[in-house]
Amino acid sequence: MRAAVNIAETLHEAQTTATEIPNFGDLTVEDAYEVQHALITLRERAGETVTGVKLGFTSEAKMKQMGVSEVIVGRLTSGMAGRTSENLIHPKVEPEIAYRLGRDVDGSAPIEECVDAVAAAIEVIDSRYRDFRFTYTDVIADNTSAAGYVIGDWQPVTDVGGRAVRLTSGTAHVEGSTSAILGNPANALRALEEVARRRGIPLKAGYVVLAGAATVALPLSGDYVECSIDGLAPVSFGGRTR
Ligand code: OOG
Ligand code: MG
Repeated sequence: MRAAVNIAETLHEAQTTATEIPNFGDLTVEDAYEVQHALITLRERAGETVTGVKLGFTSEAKMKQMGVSEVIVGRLTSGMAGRTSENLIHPKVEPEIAYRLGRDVDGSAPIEECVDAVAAAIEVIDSRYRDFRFTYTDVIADNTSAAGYVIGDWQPVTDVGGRAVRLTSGTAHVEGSTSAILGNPANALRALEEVARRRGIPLKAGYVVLAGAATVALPLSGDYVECSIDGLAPVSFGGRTR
């Protein structure tokens, strides 16, 4: 394999220049997380800070859409906060549950007790690979296609299982339920804790956690995007308001 740093540089350049690249195809899971770590270091060197983490492939709909079968974890950065349009290759949007960590997750308390708020969110994903085609390890290396996110109003944390989810992107619309997220988004928190421990990913106070899309992703429409989840404040962006 090419050195992790070398692959990270290729992915970083693809992202900063919004140019798609062929996928790698043959990384191991260990190598892929090493590339992701190196990629985050490049972003930090460019002045960004880590603002959170995200899970991917926590719903069957997403796994089927992308042809993969296990949960993945990526990092959110300051450069992704509120980023919904500029310099993207072939962006898609996803409806997400966002949690906020009120304290470090360091094993001294269960992760559910470290969460202090919940909100509806929209994630913008933008694979750096041609046609959004990649293997399970390619997408880990590419920081799980992370590109942007927008969070609705935070609310005190409560059980958000079994809630109806609606996502609109321009004229496209999809509906689902938070039950699609590993049965309940709280299970995504537990899955996150396990992967983070195994892969050396810190979980710090103040971090945002995106629990994974409840539905398939829709192409990002430049027009108007809205996500609503029962019991949470709706979140939207784009030119038109309704
Ligand atoms: C990977 C990102 C998946 C999710 O919520 O499942 C993800 C991709 O589909 O390109 O963010
Ligand atoms: Mg997502």
